[in-house]
Amino acid sequence: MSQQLLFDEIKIKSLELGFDEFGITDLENFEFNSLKIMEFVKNKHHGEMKWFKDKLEIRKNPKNIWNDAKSAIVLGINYGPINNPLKDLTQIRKGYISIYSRRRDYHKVIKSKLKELARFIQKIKPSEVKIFVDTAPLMEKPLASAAGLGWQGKHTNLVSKKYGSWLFLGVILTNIYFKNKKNINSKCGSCKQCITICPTNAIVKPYSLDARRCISYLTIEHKTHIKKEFRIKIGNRIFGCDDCLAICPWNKFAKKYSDLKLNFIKKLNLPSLEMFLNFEEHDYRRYFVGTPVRRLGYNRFMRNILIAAANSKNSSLVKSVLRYLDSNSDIIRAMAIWALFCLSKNRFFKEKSKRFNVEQIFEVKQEWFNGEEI
Ligand code: B12
Ligand code: SF4
Repeated sequence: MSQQLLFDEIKIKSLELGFDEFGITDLENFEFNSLKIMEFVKNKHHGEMKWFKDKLEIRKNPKNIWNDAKSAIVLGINYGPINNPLKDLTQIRKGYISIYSRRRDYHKVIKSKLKELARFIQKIKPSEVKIFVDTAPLMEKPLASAAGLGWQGKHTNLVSKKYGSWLFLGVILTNIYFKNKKNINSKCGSCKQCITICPTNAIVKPYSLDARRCISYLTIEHKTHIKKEFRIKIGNRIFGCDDCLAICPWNKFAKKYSDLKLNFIKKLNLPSLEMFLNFEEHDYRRYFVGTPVRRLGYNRFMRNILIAAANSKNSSLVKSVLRYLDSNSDIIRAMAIWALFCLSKNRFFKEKSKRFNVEQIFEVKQEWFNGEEI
């Protein structure tokens, strides 16, 4: 079979499986922006993501994962929302879950499709393949860009002409050689909207993100206390952030995702904060089963809910917040104090007089100092 025919057959199958974008790149001379990844780590922009630093050397080249790999087949699935999610940020009594997580875990959905595509490839051309979604030390965005799916925008995510910023990526490495490196040049021009809209100034310069400031990192990856400077800026976002993606002008051309593809879960569309405040751990587990939010764990989830509750201006939540002052978890207890401070100063001082002296944990005790600032 000619290389072109093989390429076409794989492409057709990928579309049949529900992938929206497809491209292939060879892996020759690939030292993916090595200097830039090193700069990311040198500047400590990876924050607590130790796994990023630990596998830094492997990340520099896909061949470091698998030496016999000759090409990367890169797939994209569109998850563009029906409505502009920026409007959801005004619903401050509801929790904002980022668009990618309002559905069945994309890792599982994409992995099963990649497996099927990989089996198909091996059937039509005996070969070796390995599949990847998100978690391996593989630079998926630069690979996608080299394969012609789009370009890395100034927010650092891949932007596609057809789908704007709303694309999940998946990769199949293969030992079949395809000569096909397209590398589309950036089409961001002088636009800086993603940089300007970022509530926490996490995009420190075009194409460079300080993850430690990114709300996606803070609400999903960061395991401990969230610094005061970020709490108000987090608003009602309880899992991830989409602002820099949502503002991108290329979304104008984005087609809307098909419900069938990524199993949208309606109850994850702006759920009530009050409901979550009344969740026990087993409620949390049951509610988020099969979704990315489940990987957060109850303590971090409740930390995020309490920050959103603090920002809700809804003083009727005080009663629900109070019970978290007795939580065994430091990060929950600390954010309950913060939420109480934001929602009711009277109640804050009343509780402070009872609890300040008995609190043993420094970071939590610090939260009781809030009152000193007014
Ligand atoms: C770590 C990680 C994060 C971290 C850090 C993000 C980051 N930008 O680095 C955090 C937790 C913050 C995060 C958040 C999100 N993530 Co994430 N994340 C990843 C992961 C696992 C690795 C990314 C990585 O390598 N980062 C390290 C930096 C150094 O790499 P980089 O961003 O590519 O940086 C390059 C550019 O800056 C470039 N560069 C530097 N200077 C210049 C100058 C010019 C001119 C150019 C052209 C390039 C350039 O060089 C660097 C090295 O290649 C990937 C999956 C994977 N295995 O690739 C998913 C991934 C990138 N995430 C994804 C998603 C969807 C998100 C969120 C939208 C989720 C959400 N809604 O909350 C946010 C978006 C935040 C943002 N603005 O980036 C998708 C992105 C899909 C796409 N269309 O690009 C991926 C690919 C997962 C997937 N398989 O779909 N994520
Ligand atoms: S995801 Fe949100 S916080 Fe992170 S860079 Fe984009 S706009 Fe900023």
